[in-house]
Amino acid sequence: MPDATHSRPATTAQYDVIIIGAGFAGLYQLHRLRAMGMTAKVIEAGSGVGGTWYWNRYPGARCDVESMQYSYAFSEELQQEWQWPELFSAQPDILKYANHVADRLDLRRDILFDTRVSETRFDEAASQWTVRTDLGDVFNAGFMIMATGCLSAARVPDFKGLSSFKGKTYHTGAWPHEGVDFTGSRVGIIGTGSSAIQAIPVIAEQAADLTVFQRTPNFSIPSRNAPLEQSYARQWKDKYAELRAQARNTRNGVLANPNDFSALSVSPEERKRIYEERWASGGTTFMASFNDLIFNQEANDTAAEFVRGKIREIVKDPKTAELLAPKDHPIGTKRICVDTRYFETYNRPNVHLVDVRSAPIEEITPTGLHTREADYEFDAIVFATGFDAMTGALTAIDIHSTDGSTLKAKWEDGPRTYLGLMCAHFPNMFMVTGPGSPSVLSNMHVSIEQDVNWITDCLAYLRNHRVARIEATQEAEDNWVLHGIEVANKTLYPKAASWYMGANIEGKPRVFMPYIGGVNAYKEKCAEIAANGYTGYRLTGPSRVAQAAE
Ligand code: FAD
Ligand code: N01
Repeated sequence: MPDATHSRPATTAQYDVIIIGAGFAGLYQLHRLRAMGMTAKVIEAGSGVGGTWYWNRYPGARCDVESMQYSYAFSEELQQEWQWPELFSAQPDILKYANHVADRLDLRRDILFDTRVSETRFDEAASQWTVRTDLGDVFNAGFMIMATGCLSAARVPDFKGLSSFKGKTYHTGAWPHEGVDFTGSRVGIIGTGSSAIQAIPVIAEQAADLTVFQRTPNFSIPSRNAPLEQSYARQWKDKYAELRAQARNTRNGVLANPNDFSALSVSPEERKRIYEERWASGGTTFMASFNDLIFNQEANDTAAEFVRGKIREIVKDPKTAELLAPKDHPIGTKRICVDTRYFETYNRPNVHLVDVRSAPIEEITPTGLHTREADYEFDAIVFATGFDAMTGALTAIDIHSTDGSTLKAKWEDGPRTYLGLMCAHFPNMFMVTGPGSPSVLSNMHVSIEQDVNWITDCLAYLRNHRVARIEATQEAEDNWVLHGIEVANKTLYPKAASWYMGANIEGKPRVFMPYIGGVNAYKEKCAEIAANGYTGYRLTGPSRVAQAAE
């Protein structure tokens, strides 16, 4: 495994704050806390920084928000000095950037790598968290910040016979650091989500033979990725502060030139012209073609049919094209994918598509796998089967509440939070991009900075007002959960069996987990709550930090 566990003596220490996770969220959080003079330690399971971009090293991995936008906005120096090589950067370049930030801000000395947090308990009397790790460390801290990531709990389904396979197995979200050479191999890949859609064209070029096992076809738009033109980067850098501020005022934190009119308000010819234009320019901004694609089924159908038409044009074998054309969910309600020659790959003679909706995988065998209809033999199997998204990394930790329960038990019927930032009965525990916040429906850099800034301001407020303990009230949490459901039900999202709904995992409750009210509306709400003295939060007790400073 990439996160080789080094043995070392267990440690015990006291901090103002423990941060769990050294992805983009944890790194920025550490930087902010240091600047306000708090002592903080980051605990990270991996051997390096970068989170998603440390773990997901599969061939073809890259971002689908343009790099000029998928990057930190908090430091003018940083955003001016960094040069992105491509419009949509590849994983190695994003990881290089995360490492650059860690070095530039001298963050590593406060990060404990190769260490996984396993259990946390709140000590009421001392008003602090005790955090235990898999290596036996015990840390105490007044506050605990979960920067554990929405897509960090990689998941292989519980296939029968999984361990019997004699070849090599890989998960896209835990890819070997040394890379994998598939030359001459017979490869099977399970899944056709964003990761698979990026990996398949690259693996197909290397492998002797690639078989794709598809349960649900996905809508995918060509990325039109290209080397980043210096003139384009200049346009951003000249007005970075202004453009970042504009992005924060959009629904999903991305400047996408949205058309603010309905797909049904224009003629079919005009509609097609607009879709063609967006298809030609590429990327997720296809969904900004009209303002009602996620709200109105009839409008959505026009976009979905346009993309299905493109798939039928690209894929030469009509049967394969039909299997690849999604029909069971509105476009955009499962994470829209972005690709480089994905559908074209199915025209290669060494690539085969198998529908496992009609004939599911029944068993992994010593030589390959067995579906209800046939046996397949492989040298390697790639699991592009996704994540226990949004809740998995949090519920994997034994987080004890003040009412004798755990976070896992509290979330048995779906996650419940107030603003995605805190939960009732878990005082002084903050979540960055937690369930109930816009998170995965947005440019994550925008949401990470929003949450980290809010949490940091909150900690400064508590210190200034000599408050030791903050906790979401049950009433505020209940109201926020209801509001989240209400907003989601105004959209088409709940119609899809997506990981947003927990539907990719058998037995996981079907609840729409992110907040779909928009990054802009969410930002206003969070600001209003803070400005009113943290409405919906109970603030109690004299601050230990303030006392210590006296
Ligand atoms: P992460 O990067 O997931 O970091 C969390 C860290 O916490 C991990 O390193 C993990 O090891 C650590 N951790 C978790 N639990 C524990 C524990 N118990 N103890 C110790 N450490 C722990 N978002 C976009 O906005 N645009 C994109 O284009 C985009 N592309 C993506 C591509 C891929 C392949 C994936 C998987 C996700 C993508 N995302 C994208 C989402 C991406 O996850 C976020 O953009 C962002 O990187 C998340 O940063 P984070 O710090 O919140 O979490
Ligand atoms: O995971 P997924 P992912 N039998 O859950 C299938 C971000 N990301 O790693 O749809 C057969 O989307 C499953 O089928 P179904 C982005 O937010 C971004 O690809 O559940 N198949 C699905 O096809 C993304 O959404 C980029 O029916 C099984 C696939 O496995 C998120 O990360 C790139 C199965 C899993 O797809 C997750 O993406 C990569 C089973 N038992 C990731 N179980 C960018 O481009 C699961 N599947 C920015």
